[in-house]
Amino acid sequence: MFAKDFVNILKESDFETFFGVPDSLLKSFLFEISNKENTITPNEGNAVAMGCGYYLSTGKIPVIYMQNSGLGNAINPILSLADIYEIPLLFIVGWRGEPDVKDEPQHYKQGILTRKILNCIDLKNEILSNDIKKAKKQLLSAKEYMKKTNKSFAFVVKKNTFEIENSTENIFQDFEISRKDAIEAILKYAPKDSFFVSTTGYISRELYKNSKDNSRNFLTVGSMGHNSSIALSIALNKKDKLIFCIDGDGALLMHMGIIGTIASKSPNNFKHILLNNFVHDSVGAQRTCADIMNFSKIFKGAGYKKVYTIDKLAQLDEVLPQFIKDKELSFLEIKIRPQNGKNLPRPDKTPVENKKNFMEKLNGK
Ligand SMILES: Cc1ncc(C[n+]2csc(CCOP(=O)(O)OP(=O)(O)O)c2C)c(N)n1
Repeated sequence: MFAKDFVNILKESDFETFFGVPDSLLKSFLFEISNKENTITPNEGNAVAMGCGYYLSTGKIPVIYMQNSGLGNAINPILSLADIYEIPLLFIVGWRGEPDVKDEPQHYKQGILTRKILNCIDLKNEILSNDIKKAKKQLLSAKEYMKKTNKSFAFVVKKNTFEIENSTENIFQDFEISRKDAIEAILKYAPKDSFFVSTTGYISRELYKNSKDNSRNFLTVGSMGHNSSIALSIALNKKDKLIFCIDGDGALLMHMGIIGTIASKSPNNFKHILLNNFVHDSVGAQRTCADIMNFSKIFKGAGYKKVYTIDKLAQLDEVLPQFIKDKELSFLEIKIRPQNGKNLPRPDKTPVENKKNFMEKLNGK
């Protein structure tokens, strides 16, 4: 079905307000709601909580959307907020890793468990039909169930449920530096014995593509937002090596509290780099709230010793060598332009092989 038609039937049924974190399977749906009452939250738990606040203040049921990998972030407020206060929420969950559908390794386990997890937390769920008439019926009975019981309901959305439309990705900022330029420059100036922990999505794939030695890279293909925590622990245990954390704005925002922990530990071999394109590029370039934030000030305020922000190609050569030379905890924000990365290669090694090679290199075996 067309996402537009589905959004229309949502509207007819009084579902007009949306909270969530983007997912590539929901791309055309997200495009349709981008000019509606839609809030993209840093993580899926925030979306659940904002949805509860919306219900408290309007009495209306919000729509909460996410990729199934976000269920982990959402479960606490689902169970200890929405459930105990009997606040009904309508969930739209993109089903990555659906059994028998080819997908990436990080989605495999979550895909098998998605409906089991929903059933286990007593969240009634159905697979959303790709036929608009059937979807309408499903929606009406879900609404009736929610009204009657004050419980939540989830629609699980399979790949290609929504027709792929030509949704023009909004090029929000047009900076000189591309993701490739930034990664190439980091690899050029980093000492050859450095290690890299990169974030979920295109950034890891770009690093993978441009690296001569991928055993120096820990490609955090899943667990969005946690690569800086991983890199922090490695930096604390390998003080003689430079550890580069290559973050994205969506990922950083998802679990930003960790920057206080990083600053409190202050490892001077930890090089925190943010490739800020102001959007969730890897899943369709939906805006994060990075455009209103001043990351240099935030990181400085959190306790990082040195902070830099750049947005010009020439600055890569001027600032990167100094940033790398700093003997204190330092942060570098590189403002980059969004860039479709559909053609970027995916790692040819499994996550377990990546771990093995990385550990052997890191631990000198
Ligand atoms: C918990 C969780 N929620 C959502 C996703 C889907 N997802 C994968 S990459 C991505 C966007 C990441 O954005 P950013 O960190 O800014 O990097 P960019 O894609 O812009 O390079 C999202 C939302 C996920 N993998 N995990």
